[in-house]
Amino acid sequence: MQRDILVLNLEEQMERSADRQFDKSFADCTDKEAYYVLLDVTNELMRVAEPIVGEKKIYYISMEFLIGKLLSNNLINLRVYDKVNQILRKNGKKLADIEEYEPEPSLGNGGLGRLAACFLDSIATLKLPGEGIGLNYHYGLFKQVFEKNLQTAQKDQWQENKSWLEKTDTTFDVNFGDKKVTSRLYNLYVCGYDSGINKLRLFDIETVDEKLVKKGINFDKTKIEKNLTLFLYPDDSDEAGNLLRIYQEYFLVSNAAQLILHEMKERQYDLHKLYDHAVIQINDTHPTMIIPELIRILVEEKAFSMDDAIKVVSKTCAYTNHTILAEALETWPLAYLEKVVPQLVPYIKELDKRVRAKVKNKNVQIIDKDKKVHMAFIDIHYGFSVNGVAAIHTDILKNTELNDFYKLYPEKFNNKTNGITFRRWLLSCNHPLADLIADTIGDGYKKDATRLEDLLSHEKDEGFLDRLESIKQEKKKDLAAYIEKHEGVQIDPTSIYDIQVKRLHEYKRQQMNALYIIHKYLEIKNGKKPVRPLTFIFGAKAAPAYVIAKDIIHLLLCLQEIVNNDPDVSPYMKVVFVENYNVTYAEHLIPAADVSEQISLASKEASGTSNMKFMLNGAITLGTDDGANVEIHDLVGDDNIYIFGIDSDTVIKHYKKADYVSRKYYEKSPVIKEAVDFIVSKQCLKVGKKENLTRLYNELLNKDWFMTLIDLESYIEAKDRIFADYEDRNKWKHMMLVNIAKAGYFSSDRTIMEYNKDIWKLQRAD
Ligand code: OAK
Repeated sequence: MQRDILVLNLEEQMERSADRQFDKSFADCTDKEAYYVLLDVTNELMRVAEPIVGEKKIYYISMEFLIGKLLSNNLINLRVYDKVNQILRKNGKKLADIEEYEPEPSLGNGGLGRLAACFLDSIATLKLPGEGIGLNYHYGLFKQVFEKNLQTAQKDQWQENKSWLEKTDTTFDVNFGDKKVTSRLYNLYVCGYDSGINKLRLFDIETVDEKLVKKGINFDKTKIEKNLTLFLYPDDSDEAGNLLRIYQEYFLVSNAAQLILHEMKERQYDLHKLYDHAVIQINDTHPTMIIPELIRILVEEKAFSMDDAIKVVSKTCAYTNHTILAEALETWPLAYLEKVVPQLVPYIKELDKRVRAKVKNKNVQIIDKDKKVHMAFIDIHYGFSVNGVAAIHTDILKNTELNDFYKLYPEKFNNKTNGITFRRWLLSCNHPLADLIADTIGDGYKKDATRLEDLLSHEKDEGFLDRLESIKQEKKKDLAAYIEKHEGVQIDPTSIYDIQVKRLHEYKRQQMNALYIIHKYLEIKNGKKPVRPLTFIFGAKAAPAYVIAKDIIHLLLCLQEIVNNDPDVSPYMKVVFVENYNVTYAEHLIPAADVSEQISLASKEASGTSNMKFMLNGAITLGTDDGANVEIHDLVGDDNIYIFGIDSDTVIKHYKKADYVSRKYYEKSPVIKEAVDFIVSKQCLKVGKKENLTRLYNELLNKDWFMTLIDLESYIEAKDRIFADYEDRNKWKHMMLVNIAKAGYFSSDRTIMEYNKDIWKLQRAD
C-alpha cells in the first residue's frame, strides 16, 4: 500500500528529494544531482517493499558479489522504469546520462562473482527467502589503467557517502589468533522482478585506513586492523598476501556464522534442526571455514557433542566448485591456519582424523603429508551436496578431478548449469531487443524465459528478422560512440564486431585471438583484404601477480597500436582493448557483438557465462566444446554455432601423457610460425617491450600449457568461415534468431529453480 502511494507520487517524491538535497527543482538538477535524487527515491521504494520471509532460508556465502550498477535494474525490478523515464523526459533528462554518475561497486573478479549477483536477483524474483553474505571492500578489485601498452593497477574509489548501502547497528566481535576486530554490517537491498526484497549482507570493519595505500595498490599487508577490507584478493604471491587472504576468509565466515545463529535465536529455532531453517551454499572454497567454525561454536558455546555438531553442520552446508585449475584449488599450509585461526585447527584435525579412520585412500585426506589443508575436501566430506556449474564440468569432476570422492559419495554430486539474469542482460542493457521480443511473442518471456522459443515460429518473418538486424546495427553504432568517448578509438559500425571479454588467463586463450589478428594483419599487408572490415574488441583484467597474462595484454595493446596506425590495414581492420573492463562496459559491448569469442582450451572453462549473455543478445558463438558452450551447441545445433579445436578427452589425454610439444606445431606450419615470430619482430619490438614480448614468445614455444598452437589452424579456419558467413545476411539473421530463441535455458531463474528443487528445498513466499 505504502509502495503504491509512493509510486503514485513518484514525481512529487523526486521534487522533494531534489529540494532537500540540493535546494532546487528536479529540472534544475545536473545529471549527477539527478542520480542522487533517483538513488534516494528508489532506496525509499525498496525500504517499503515486502521482505521475502519463510521457515527456511538460503545463505549464499561468497567472497565476491559483482553486482554492477544498480539504478536501472532496481527501477526495472520495481516496475517503475517506464514511469521514471517519462518523468525524466518531461524534465529534459535521460537515464543513460544520469547512470554515468553511478559508481560501479567493484566487489568481484569475474565469473564467480557475477554469478553470485545473478543468483541473488533470481532468488528474489522467485520469492525464495535468501540472502548473500560477503565483504564490503573499500577499493574492491583494482582499476586497470594502460600506460605505455602495459597494464597498471590503481585503487578504485567506488564508495561514496550516498549509496545503496544501509549502515546497520549490527556489529560482531571476530577473534583471530593474535588479534580481535569488530565488524559492522551493511545491507544492500536486492529486489526481485515484480516480487519482494531480500538482502545482501556486507561486512566491514571501522578501523580500515585508506591512507595505508601507497603507490598503485601497494600497502602494508601485515597491518590487519587497517587493511582487512581494503582490497579484494590482495596479491597472493607472497606469504603476507596469503595470510591476509585467510584473515579475510575467516572474517567472512565468522560474521556469517554469528549472523545466522543470531537469526536462529531470534526466531527461536532449535539448533539441532538448523538444517530445517538454514541452507548454506559455499561459493567455491573461499568460505569453507564456515564448516569448522559452525562446528566449533555449536560444541563450545551451544553444548553440542562433536558428533551432533558435525551431523547438523554437514546437513546444512553445500558446496559449488567453479574451476578445475589446480592453482585455483585452495590448499592452506596448516601453519598459516595455526597463526590466523588457531581455534579452528583442532576441529580441522578432528575432521581429518575421522576421514582417515573411515577411508584408506590418501588422496582424499584433508591434511596431506606436507601439512597442507585441502579446503575443497572439507566441503566434500562435510557438506551434503557438491555441484559443478555446467554438464561437462560436472562430468570432469566426477570422472577425473574428484573421481576418488565421487566413488565415495556418488549421491552428493550434481550438476547445476549456470545462468544469467535476463533482467540485466536483456531488459536493462538492450531495451530495443526486449521490446521487439515483447511485441512479437508477448511479455510472458520476462517471467518464463523458455517462452523465447516462441520466436522460432518467426523464422520466415522477414519483418521481424529485419528489425532484429537493425537493432543490432543501432547497438553497434551506440558502442562505436561509447568506445570513441572512452578509448579515443574510432571503429566502423558496418564492420563485424568480434568480441572477447573475460578475465585474462592463458586457458581462456586471448593469445590465440592475438595470433589470428597477426595472421590477418599480414594477409592484408600482402594484399588479401577481407570482404568487410573487421573490428576485434577485447576487455580483460590480469591478476597483478600473473606475469604472462600481463604480457598477453601488452601484446594486444601493441597490436592495437600497429594495426590501427597502419594506413594499409586500418581501413580493413581495427583492434580495441578497452580499459578497465567491468559490468558496465559489458552492458555496452554485449548487445553490439556479432561474434562471441569462447575459445578456452576444452575442459578448462568450468562454464563461462558471457557465452550466454552474448547468445541472448543475438551474437553467434565461435568456440570450443567447453563449459556451457557444449550445452549451447546442443541447443542451437551445428548450423548455428562455430565449434573448432580438440575436444576435452583429447586434452585430458595429452595432460596425462605429458606429450604435448608446442614447438612441433610451430615447426610444421608456416602460418603458425609466421604469426608467432611476429611477436618478436622488429615491428612489434618498436612499440613494445623486449622483455615482455620475448617472455611471451618463449612461453608459447617452450611451454604453451594451454595448447594454443595445436588449435590455431582450426581456429583460423573457423574464424574465416564465420566472417564469410556473415555476408549471407539471411543465414546470419536466422542464426541470430535461433540463438536468442534457445537462450531461455540459460536464465538464472532456471538455475535457481534447480538449486532449490535438488539442494535447498525452500518454500516460495507467496
Ligand atoms: C575464481 C576463483 C576461484 C575459483 C573459481 C573462480 C571463477 O571465477 N570461476 C569461474 O566461475 C564461473 C561461474 O561459475 C564460471 O562460469 C567460469 O567458467 C569459471 O572460470
